[in-house]
Amino acid sequence: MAMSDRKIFRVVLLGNSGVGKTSIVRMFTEEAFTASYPSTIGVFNAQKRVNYNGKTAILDISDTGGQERYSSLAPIYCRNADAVLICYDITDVRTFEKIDDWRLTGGIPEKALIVVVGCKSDLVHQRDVTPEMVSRMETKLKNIKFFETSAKSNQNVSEVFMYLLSVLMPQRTEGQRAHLGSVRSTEGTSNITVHGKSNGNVETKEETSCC
Ligand SMILES: Nc1nc2c(ncn2[C@@H]2O[C@H](COP(=O)(O)OP(=O)(O)OP(=O)(O)O)[C@@H](O)[C@H]2O)c(=O)[nH]1
Ligand SMILES: [Mg+2]
Repeated sequence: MAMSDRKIFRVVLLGNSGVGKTSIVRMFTEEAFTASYPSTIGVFNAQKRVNYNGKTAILDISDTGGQERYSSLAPIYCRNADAVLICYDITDVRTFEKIDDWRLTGGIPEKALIVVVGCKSDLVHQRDVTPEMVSRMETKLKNIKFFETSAKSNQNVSEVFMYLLSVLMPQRTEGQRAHLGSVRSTEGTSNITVHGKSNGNVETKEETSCC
């Protein structure tokens, strides 16, 4: 497959412990949900290959542990992120109130796409975050898209990642066009191996080395 047909996007999930980050990643990458996961230690990496508008995209996902003791690591995980999902639990308003902390202290690169994800939308009777609160936050965080998802009932999970691609793919294609226009076509190639940790895929990506 030609290099220009396959793109890797780095996606990082941030949010308080227990909000449902690992559950989203597992549902998206393995179509599985478990009622209880061990709290993520440090970070868990997963990859998923997606066909988007006839092009192959590889989502390289970092599911970070939300416990307080790992919060200082967020900027390290976010350093090369193309997109960051800030997650909260719709049944716990305290996790919703932390959205801005994650946004401001998570070391999210300026160029990264930020999306806010309200998890556990199946727990309608335990809803603690009202639509009015969400609406106010949307107004405050202009230009950031909000989703509500349920990993348990697999609602809106893949839509979040498809939204990321709908924004990132055209940006990358444009950037690549501009880049290729300024780089000589005779430059060499190097191989980068990407291991599919969650689904067992192994991908080899050919990349032009320019510097
Ligand atoms: N009902 C319901 N429960 C969920 C959903 N997503 C996650 N949970 C439950 O919430 C708990 C925490 O989920 P995790 O995915 O481990 O949360 P996390 O954000 O990864 O937590 P840390 O790794 O500690 O940061 C688990 O018991 C899940 O089963 C959901 O969509 N609906
Ligand atoms: Mg986790």
